Amino acid sequence: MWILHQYPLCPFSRKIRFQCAEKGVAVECVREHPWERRDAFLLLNPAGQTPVFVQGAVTLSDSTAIAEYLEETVERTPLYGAGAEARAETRRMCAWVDQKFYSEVVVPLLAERMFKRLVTRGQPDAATIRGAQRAAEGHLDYLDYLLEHRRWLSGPAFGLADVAAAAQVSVADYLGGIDWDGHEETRTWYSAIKSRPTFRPLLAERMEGLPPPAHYDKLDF
Ligand SMILES: N[C@@H](CCC(=O)N[C@@H](CS)C(=O)NCC(=O)O)C(=O)O
Repeated sequence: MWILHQYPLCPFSRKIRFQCAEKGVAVECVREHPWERRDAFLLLNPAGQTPVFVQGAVTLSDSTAIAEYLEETVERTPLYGAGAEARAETRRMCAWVDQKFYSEVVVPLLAERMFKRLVTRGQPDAATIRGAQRAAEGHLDYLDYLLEHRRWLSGPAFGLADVAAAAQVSVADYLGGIDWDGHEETRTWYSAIKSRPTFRPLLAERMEGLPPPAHYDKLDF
């Protein structure tokens, strides 16, 4: 069985867990806090980042590389779309959420609301949190716009862009970074994601000492 080195609020690990669930790939999760910089973990991934995906002699890191490996090796439930153009759009949207949404929204929320609470025991900076919430607002406007024109984020079929975006949005939502008011298209899309049996286990998981808002795992939010 594949072993995934991860922690519950790592959006890139959520992406791989959600993709594996969609493809029917069994995964055992092993907790890793990358900020501890453990030697044994650095040997697995010199970048010191989660997720790391291991089976026997195969060790993979970087969620984009892992996701493409899974797409190439597991035939069931293809998630990149049919044809070069659809696959390019899937990759564009994955890069959007993995890079822009992550750095502008999730990184500051993780730093202020998780890292300061659980690791350094510092006071969160309200201005940084407000900045992340404003950035989330802009990103949700863009997702609303896309979803006015297409059923799923990269086109007519559910795919890896939805998996990657749901992973990032769910962590931002867990950390109180999302105001759903005025984002009906994205809310309807996320509600459909939340109701997938493959996503429910992610919503049920908690980071110890850091509870999510009450609406976090509700289908009606
Ligand atoms: N591009 C990488 C990014 C992974 C990443 O940034 N992981 C975070 C946790 S969510 C991490 O390990 N950060 C610690 C560090 O960068 O030192 C991927 O897609 O897997």
